[in-house]
Amino acid sequence: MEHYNIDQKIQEFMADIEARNPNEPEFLQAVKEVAVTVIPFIESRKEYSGMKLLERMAEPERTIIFRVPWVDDKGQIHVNRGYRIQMNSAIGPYKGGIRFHPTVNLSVLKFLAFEQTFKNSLTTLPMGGGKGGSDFNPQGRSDMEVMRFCQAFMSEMCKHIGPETDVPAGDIGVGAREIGYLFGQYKKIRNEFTGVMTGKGLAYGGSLIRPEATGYGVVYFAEQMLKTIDEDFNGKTVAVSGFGNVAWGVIKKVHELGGKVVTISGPDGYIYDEAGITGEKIDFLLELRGSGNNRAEDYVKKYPEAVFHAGKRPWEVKCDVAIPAATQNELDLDDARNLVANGVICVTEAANMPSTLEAISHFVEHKVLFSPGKASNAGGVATSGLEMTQNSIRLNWTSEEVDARLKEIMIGIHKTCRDYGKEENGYVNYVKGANIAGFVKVAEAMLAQGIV
Ligand code: 8G0
Repeated sequence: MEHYNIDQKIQEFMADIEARNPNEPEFLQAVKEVAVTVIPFIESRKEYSGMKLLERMAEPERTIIFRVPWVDDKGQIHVNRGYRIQMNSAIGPYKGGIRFHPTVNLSVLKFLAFEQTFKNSLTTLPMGGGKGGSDFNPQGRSDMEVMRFCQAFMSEMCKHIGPETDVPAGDIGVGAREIGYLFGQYKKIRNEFTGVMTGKGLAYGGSLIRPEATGYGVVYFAEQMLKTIDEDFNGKTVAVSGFGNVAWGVIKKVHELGGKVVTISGPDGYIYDEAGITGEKIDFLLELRGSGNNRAEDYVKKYPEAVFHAGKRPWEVKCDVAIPAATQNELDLDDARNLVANGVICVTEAANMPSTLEAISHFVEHKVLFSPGKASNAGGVATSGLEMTQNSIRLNWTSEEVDARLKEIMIGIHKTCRDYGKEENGYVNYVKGANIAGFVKVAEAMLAQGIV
């Protein structure tokens, strides 16, 4: 009876969300993952039940959509679409990255902004949830084209952000170069030097360790997961996808802890390097990324002992730990089956929502340690939060200080997820733990602030 009621509540909730947000599959997927784990919790608490908390969290406080016109090097005019989703400001200013990628649309950014709210809550730092971006494709564009695009984008976005309002950062397609151009344009228009963006260069208010932070944080989190079954990274074989900033940080730290990363991947396929991606090969990833080709295959040209598998994903290799670090929905049920059949013990998400709902269920059914990106990759935004703190107090911390805080935050998030996610048989459901823990802090703040 009890179960019937809860299942019905979840179905009714989702039916309403689906009706309000048609044609937004990624957003619906992210909300469903949360609804399934959080609604039973809400219904067990008198103070939460009936307050429409999750309904409110699933509706952005503000959605800004704008035209971004710009001129290329040949004098041709282009029109892109820009977005900023201001999802939830209950616990702090909106905070979340800017993504420049042809796949960007309202659904993708709303899913990211929704996840961001829970993630930022988990970090314990005072940051609300937001996300933005454009369908602009930086690939193949010159420096000056990228600069003009960033200036056009910021000319509108600067009306809606500020260090106490909304603090964007980078994401896919937005790195140090783009952050510099965006920050420069904000400063020019608003005539103020403030910590309005994170991921800045060291010369103008950036934080040490920020480039490494997401990947390092993921590995600190995975280390804690392994510890729950008396394991560690020493001697473990690790499969990683992607070869961007996050994958790079992951690979550096896994290597430091004695593990061996054997794969990276790009949109073109994956490479398998049996000897392990170590030493100068790790630095080569930065070159690969900087080349603008976005091809994993180029790794094999430099290191012919590695094997390139065209059009495939790395989840078919035998590994102990899998760390998806590319993008959303890059690991489906078939991939999960392959990983489990090959004896994977731990899957730690580094990207945002890389696993489909079916893949997650498969891991959970097989009692594989599994953590959702909103918990395990929270070190990125947490370190951005530390950058905000340093900007506010006008001081720069050393690498050691930032890294120590990052590690402490990741250990804290792991403990929180464990406390909320531990099931009767002892298995830790990190999805449930992350969703409930992330929800509670935002819910408490929203309840205290009234219906606003
Ligand atoms: O630095 C950030 O706030 C940031 C940048 C890119 C992605 C994310 C994330 O949490 O997914 C955060």
